[in-house]
Amino acid sequence: MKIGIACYPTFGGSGVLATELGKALADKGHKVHFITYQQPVRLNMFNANIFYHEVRVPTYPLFDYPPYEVALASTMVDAIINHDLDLLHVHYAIPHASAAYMAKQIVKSKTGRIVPVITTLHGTDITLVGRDKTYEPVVTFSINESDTITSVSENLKEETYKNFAITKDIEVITNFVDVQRFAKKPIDAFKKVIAPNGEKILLHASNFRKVKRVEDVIKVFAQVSKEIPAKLMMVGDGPERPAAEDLARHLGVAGDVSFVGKQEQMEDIMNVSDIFLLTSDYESFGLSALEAMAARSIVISTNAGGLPEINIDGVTGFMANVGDVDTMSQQAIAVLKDDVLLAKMKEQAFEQANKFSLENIIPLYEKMYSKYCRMDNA
Ligand code: GMT
Repeated sequence: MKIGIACYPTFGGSGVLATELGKALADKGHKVHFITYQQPVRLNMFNANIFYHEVRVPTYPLFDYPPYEVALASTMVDAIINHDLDLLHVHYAIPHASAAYMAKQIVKSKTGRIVPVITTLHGTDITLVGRDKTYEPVVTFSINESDTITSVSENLKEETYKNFAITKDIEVITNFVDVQRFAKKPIDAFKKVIAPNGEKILLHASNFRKVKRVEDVIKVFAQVSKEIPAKLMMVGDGPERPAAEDLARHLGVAGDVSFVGKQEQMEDIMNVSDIFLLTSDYESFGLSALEAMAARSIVISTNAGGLPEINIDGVTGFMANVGDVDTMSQQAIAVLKDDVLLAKMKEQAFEQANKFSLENIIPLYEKMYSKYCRMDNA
């Protein structure tokens, strides 16, 4: 099929998931057209089945706010008509769902064709940003106008029905991971650079937004490092990074914490990690935790949102209430002191990741798309 994908091209979970989905579909022979304002970060290879349409937003002295959504809808129209796309799959409702609605109407008036729109809800488009009164009417309308709505967890589905007047069914298709890619052998030399004396390695990766509570990661690490020789890698960047760096200094652990910024080779980094820490206020799913599990890292997370759907307490890692850094620290210390338990839980985390493998989840998307397969493409 010929599939248009609109997403954020940045390091955010929705963009990463959408890009990995497009790559997997292209590997299976579908023609995938990415429609974004920048090359998606994980689209770092050539594939003859992948096409990229850049949304250009011309500036003009009158515009304090250049109309991105209009430029996006126009680019969608061009891609649909010029490449005869079968459907549009948009990731993160704002502004992709409303732009897709607009594009659909324009294509219909120009060609008479009705192009199906699938909207995948990812998280903060529902739980944070989308609920804001400024956006809510447009978000509700454009979700309801989508031909198919999917959400990445049961929890997000419930949140969507709770917060918006949605009149249609929402299908849950979870995040997935390319297990082969993440389950590599750890690179010893890399491990030695991070933990030269065989210290245990804790890891956090995110876009350092408030919802991630990155200061809690530092607080947990400060308690752990009092008991166990350990290092912490902080991967990513965002508004809360300066506060986290300050806190590491104030707690006297800055020497054992590396803030390495945004990184692309997450599989190499996750492979050397013993514990992945995810202290978020909310996660609809927690894609980064799943990727860490595929790399055989256990996960210590909060029990917020959809996290209990992937992290099984006492099996693949541990969970605690949001903000309960003492419990998370105790959990980490206990497992890091017990190498047999740590090794067993790492294997269990890996097994759990396999349930969400690309091989298991991509066919669910294909099945959903097949409803919209045109006779000439069948
Ligand atoms: O918060 C992020 O990391 C980015 C955000 C996004 O939408 O770009 O991620 C959300 O989508 C991911 C992919 O579906 C989920 O795995 C994340 O849990 C979710 N983040 C939140 O709900 C906070």
